Amino acid sequence: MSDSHLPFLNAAWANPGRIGLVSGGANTRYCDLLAVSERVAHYLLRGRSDLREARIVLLAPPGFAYVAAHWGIWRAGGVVVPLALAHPVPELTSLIADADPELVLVHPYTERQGIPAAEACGVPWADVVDTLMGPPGTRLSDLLAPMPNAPPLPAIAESRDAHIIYTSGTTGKPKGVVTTHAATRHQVESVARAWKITRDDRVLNALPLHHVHGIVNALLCPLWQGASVEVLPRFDPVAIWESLSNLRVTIFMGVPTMYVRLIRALGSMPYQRKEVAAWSAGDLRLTISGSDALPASVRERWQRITGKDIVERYGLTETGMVLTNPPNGAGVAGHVGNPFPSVQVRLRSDGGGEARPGEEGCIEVRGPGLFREYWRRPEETAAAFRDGWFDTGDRAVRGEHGYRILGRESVDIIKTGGEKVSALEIENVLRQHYRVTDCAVVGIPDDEWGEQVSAAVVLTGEEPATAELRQWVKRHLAGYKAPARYMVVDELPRNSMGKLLKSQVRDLFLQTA
Ligand code: MLC
Ligand code: AMP
Repeated sequence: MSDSHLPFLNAAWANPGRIGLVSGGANTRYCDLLAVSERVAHYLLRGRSDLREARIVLLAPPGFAYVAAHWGIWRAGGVVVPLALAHPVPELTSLIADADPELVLVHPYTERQGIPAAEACGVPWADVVDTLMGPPGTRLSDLLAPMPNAPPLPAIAESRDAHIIYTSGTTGKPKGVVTTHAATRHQVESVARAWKITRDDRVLNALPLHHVHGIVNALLCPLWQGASVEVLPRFDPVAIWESLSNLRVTIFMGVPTMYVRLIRALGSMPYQRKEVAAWSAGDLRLTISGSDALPASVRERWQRITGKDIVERYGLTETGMVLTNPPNGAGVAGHVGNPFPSVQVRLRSDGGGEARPGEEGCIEVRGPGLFREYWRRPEETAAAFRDGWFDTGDRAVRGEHGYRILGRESVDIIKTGGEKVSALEIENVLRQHYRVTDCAVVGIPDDEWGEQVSAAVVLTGEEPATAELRQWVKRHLAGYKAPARYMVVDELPRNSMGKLLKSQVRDLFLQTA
């Protein structure tokens, strides 16, 4: 039986024998993904006819179990809430409490933090591998066998919610970005059209699967087109070079830090392997960078090594993809090109009207791929829109080569390794340390990370080793949020009203660099 009402499955039903997923060295056909995700859907339904947008947290590493669970949740009528593997228990607990799910799906790899966090919230949990694999001794053929007495899966209207993806904002705690099935389809179709993704493509995906970059662009979009996706459990430059060298991959997508790391890893390879790897990267049909500004030097080095251009694009969790350079490599360094199909973009000038070409402004976005709301935050949702246009908080200028991103309006948003982090969230945790009386967190430009999270702190008593502060933050928040650089100061720069002057804090770090 086909769930024809779920368009993301159309390619799977049409191409049952094709390989959809490659993970852990195993090839999975679309028919196998359909069979196992149907099993997951019935497991989640437990006799009910529809999950009716119940939220299911998915805490699993990229791989077969993740994809089967994701599809299963959707096919049962649930909303997928993917959370990061990097979150420690306190952060996971607060996200699970916010999402208010009916179940947390953990994986043997995430049980250590997932189970205590689910239990702290009083939410039931299940191990996604047990769910998929059944009791010990279950054979794969049992899993793939048709389920003769299973009731039909529910019909899912496109207006229903599909995902809640958490992203950091200017207001401390991360916000859940709610996207409907219709918006997700528009995001996928837009990417597929702009980059001409077809069933003949094979995408190499080494991105985390709790962001739109990894989920929508590099997983759902190719699967929607009937292409193959090779997922790696984590980012490992050597594994990526190996996959590229097997020559079947046609598209690679990454954040700028990944390209920096790939170039570095190539440098330490034996000469012959290096040649094969660089040559195979040059053979890719498409090499995409996004989620943060791609430094011109990285693009140039990649070009020199592989002979291939990196296509830079720009997007957000709330909007999906917004701007892209042409896929044929005709883009100009430092620019992110023009709007994706069905996406409308305008620049609001500081004076309030629309910015003229060459004039700076704030990027606003409109279109059918936009999110529906911030989960249970009606005021923040309303504040994010101006006359139906979503205010990105990013500044840009438009010229003959398309848009050029100039930076963010808020100094409290930092991008590090493609991860968006809130300075306020980190400051709140630092302030809870018994020796910290005042602090300011800023992003300092960094060749590898884009920005490095850095903290100026005022301390009482003896100076603690900064390692102690770093450990403190890592106990509460994901490792990438823990400041890598610290500066102990007598007092922080403030204006006469007591407002923290973050640009001066940044200067303090830059002067000591
Ligand atoms: C890890 N560390 C970081 C960090 N990530 N430090 C600063 N910034 C980061 N982002 C720390 C770790 O805690 C660790 O410290 C040390 O660096 C080495 O960690 P690692 O394990 O080597 O790092 P790794 O896991 O390899 O992570 C690097 C990375 C990762 C680039 C692979 O950051 C990543 O996957 N980024 C992609 C994020 C992404 O998908 N963004 C898309 C958002 S959606 P210690 O002390 O523990 O040793 C979006 C919209 C759009 O932006 O347009 O796409
Ligand atoms: P996120 O909330 O994680 O989805 O991050 C979205 C933000 O990433 C945007 O608001 C931008 O600040 C940033 N971003 C994404 N792509 C680019 C890019 N190509 N250049 C500069 N910044 C980018």
